[in-house]
Amino acid sequence: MNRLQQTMALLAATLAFGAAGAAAAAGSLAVEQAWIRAAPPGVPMLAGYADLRNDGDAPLRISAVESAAFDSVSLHETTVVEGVSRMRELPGLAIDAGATVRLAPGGKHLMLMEPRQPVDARAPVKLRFVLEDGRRVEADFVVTDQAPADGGGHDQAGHDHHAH
Ligand SMILES: [Cu+2]
Repeated sequence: MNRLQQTMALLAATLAFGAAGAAAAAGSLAVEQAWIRAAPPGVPMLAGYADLRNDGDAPLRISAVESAAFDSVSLHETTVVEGVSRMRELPGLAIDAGATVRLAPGGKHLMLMEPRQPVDARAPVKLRFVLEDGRRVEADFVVTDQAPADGGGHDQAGHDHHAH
């Protein structure tokens, strides 16, 4: 091999490595501390919370959330405008590589409409996060009246913007 061939071989190897690296880069969603706030039977609207962590090496985007247990599930965000708490629907949720987005009372949350079955502490509820690339990540949400203890201290007892 002459010097030019050596250079070309090295360049080819570098390009191949780069392409392989790019192809392997992907977001990876981990769902933790997942819970649904317990509510009296017959309540048409519940709220779900979780820590959504991207364990991958590329950004990911959640484009929808599904569950057989509800007529509809959407991503919401609570904001306080001039002292008044309001909710708006989010079109999706982007999470950077290595980042965690916390769904928590008073902020982003899952809006769970019209339960198709009793939602109570007897059984966790399965929710499925649909990623923009078509992958789906399923998670069990426990039904409880406060955030699972994780030392994060993010539960704000008594803050219930869904009460009407
Ligand atoms: Cu909401």
